Amino acid sequence: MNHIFLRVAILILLGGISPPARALDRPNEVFKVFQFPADKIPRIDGDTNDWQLVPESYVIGSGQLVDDNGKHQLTDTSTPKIRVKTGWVKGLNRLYFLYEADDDYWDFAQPDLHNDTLEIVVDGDLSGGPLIEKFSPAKPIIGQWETYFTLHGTHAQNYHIFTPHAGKDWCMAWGPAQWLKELPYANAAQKYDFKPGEPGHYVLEFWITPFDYAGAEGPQRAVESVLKENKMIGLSFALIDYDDKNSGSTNNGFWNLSRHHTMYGQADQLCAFKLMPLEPQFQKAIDAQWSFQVVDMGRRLVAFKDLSVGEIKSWHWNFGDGETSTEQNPIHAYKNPDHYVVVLEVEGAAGKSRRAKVWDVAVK
Ligand SMILES: [Ca+2]
Ligand SMILES: [Ca+2]
Ligand SMILES: [Ca+2]
Repeated sequence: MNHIFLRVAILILLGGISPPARALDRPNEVFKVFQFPADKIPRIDGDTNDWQLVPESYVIGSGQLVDDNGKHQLTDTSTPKIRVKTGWVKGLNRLYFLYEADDDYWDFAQPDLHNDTLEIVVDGDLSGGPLIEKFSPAKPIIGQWETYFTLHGTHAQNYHIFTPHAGKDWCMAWGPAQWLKELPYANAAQKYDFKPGEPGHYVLEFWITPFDYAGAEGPQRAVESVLKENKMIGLSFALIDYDDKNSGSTNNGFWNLSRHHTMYGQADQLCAFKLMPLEPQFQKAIDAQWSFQVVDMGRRLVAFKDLSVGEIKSWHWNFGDGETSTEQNPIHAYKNPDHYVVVLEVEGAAGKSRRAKVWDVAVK
């Protein structure tokens, strides 16, 4: 077979399983973000017990990081050893992380950037593009600091997380939007038992909120990235290892999930992470659920949408006005202004389920 033909065939095949056509790094790999059930949301306290339900297939370890572009040579492949789990909760625009690391020399006595660091970059809507002033095409026109205040971190965010943080903030949110690293947008807790210069095991539990727009002026104009099941986001992290308090700004190693060192400021170089559905063991076999939208208030026209979980064979809607339907997604016109009790009953091989909403549906 002709080689070009074969290559095209392989590309088409890969195209069917790879993420949307974004210029992301590691284009044929999709990392998974675990969906926590709503009654098992991790508590940010440094205790790892609430992460034990996350399957091993979600773990990213040291072996998956690369020495990006050879800028920093691996001097010792044995340290630091890391394990990262990522999670999310349907209905919350938060990314949860559990970071566990073993290092032979924890460097965290200095008040500045010289600190063992976990650097995280997130692009919640895959907008791509430069996220720090250095890479902005506007910089030569409007200057470094105008670019910093208008662009830096606005559509993708970079966090330098100090591991551990002692006598300093838990992270540097790189850019002018410092409100990003505080509640209600972020939270962090750590556990460790070592002094600067000693070896040991470190645990950090935290969450951040990704933003499609996060401006210098504060959260009032900010737009959170909406996290939805099966959505793909851009994410990467790097490990900056310091092993000598006297080395100034020179670090000992820089390992990255992206193969591009400049992922710290180029959202196109992040990796694809998928917000996964609940694992089967946390799903109900059958569960009635639905939403609605008033399509036309003048005609009291309401569109109902089935969101039930499981294999459903039949639907029965009671609209609360004496009318019913067996369609999956009915549209119903109410005759009179009122708020109604609407009930959906579904049935499948796993049994029956009912979901009523009391007075949610109202027309005037
Ligand atoms: Ca915990
Ligand atoms: Ca973005
Ligand atoms: Ca270190």
